[in-house]
Amino acid sequence: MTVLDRFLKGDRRSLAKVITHIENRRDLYREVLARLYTRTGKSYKIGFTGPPGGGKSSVVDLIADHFLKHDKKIGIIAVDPSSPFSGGALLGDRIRMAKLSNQENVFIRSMATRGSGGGLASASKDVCVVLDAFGFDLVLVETVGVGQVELDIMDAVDTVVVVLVPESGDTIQAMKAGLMEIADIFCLNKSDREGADRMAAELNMMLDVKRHGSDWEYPVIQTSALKGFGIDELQEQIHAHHKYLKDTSRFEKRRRRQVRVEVYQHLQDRLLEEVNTRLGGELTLDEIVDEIAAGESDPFTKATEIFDKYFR
Ligand SMILES: Nc1nc2c(ncn2[C@@H]2O[C@H](COP(=O)(O)OP(=O)(O)OP(=O)(O)O)[C@@H](O)[C@H]2O)c(=O)[nH]1
Ligand SMILES: [Mg+2]
Repeated sequence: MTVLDRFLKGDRRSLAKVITHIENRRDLYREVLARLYTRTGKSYKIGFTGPPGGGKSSVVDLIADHFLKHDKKIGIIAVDPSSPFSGGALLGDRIRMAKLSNQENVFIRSMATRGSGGGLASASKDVCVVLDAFGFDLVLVETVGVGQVELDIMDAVDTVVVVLVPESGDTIQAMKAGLMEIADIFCLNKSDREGADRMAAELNMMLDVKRHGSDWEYPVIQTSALKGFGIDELQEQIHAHHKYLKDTSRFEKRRRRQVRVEVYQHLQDRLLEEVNTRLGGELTLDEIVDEIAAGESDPFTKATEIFDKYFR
């Protein structure tokens, strides 16, 4: 029996192996994904993003606990784009993993930056596909919302929860990072702290424009993962958002958009791979740069030449 056969029978060790295989882009990984893809579409995917240290992991834990009580099977992907710098966070995630991983119905996977930024986004999405195919009811994706990679990952989820904290500047940072646009639900965590009400009011005011003309209200939920309040309401709003998507045929639309992005992304990856292979083989970037530096050519002409030679 192959690893994939055991995977299809629900073996968790094979699940881990398949993920590693896909993550590292090993032989035939595209074929494996293609085979698994036919079994996907059943998991509901929820993304949690926001500034570093806002309590995303803590909130995800509590939400996971909540769904576990309702007999759901849960896959969690923790994307850590800044792994060289966040030893502390990783340690925290490990401790949590130890706690949650004991549960039969939970599977947690951490993913760190490797290669180019775009690579991490597509690898995370591929892992979503694997977890979906394995049969998890819910896939929770946590990622620090600081750049394009994280926003790209959120393309692959059905409901986006943006986790903020009641500190001045946090909303501004979130706006700059493009989080306001992608959020479906705002979770104002650490609401046990001073200034939470004021911040919630501020956030609600900012959302006026976004809410206008929309039949989704983009709720702001005050939570405290520390004290444990607001989590029920957050879970209810996630449920309400799911229902809203389903009732308004937006669910279909979102899923279609996900597929669209996925095709595009894989095509882009392949093209980039091809360019890099060429540049490492018969062409070298150094030679091209030499030529340009010597005043014999320019970047625009060179790029066009390469494109015309290999892709036309
Ligand atoms: N006061 C207070 N502290 C909290 C709350 N939630 C989390 N924390 C603390 O905030 C710190 C960061 O929590 P995490 O859950 O690791 O935050 P995170 O957003 O996952 O962090 P990164 O993944 O590193 O970006 C920890 O020390 C938590 O104990 C809360 O509701 N109130
Ligand atoms: Mg975290």
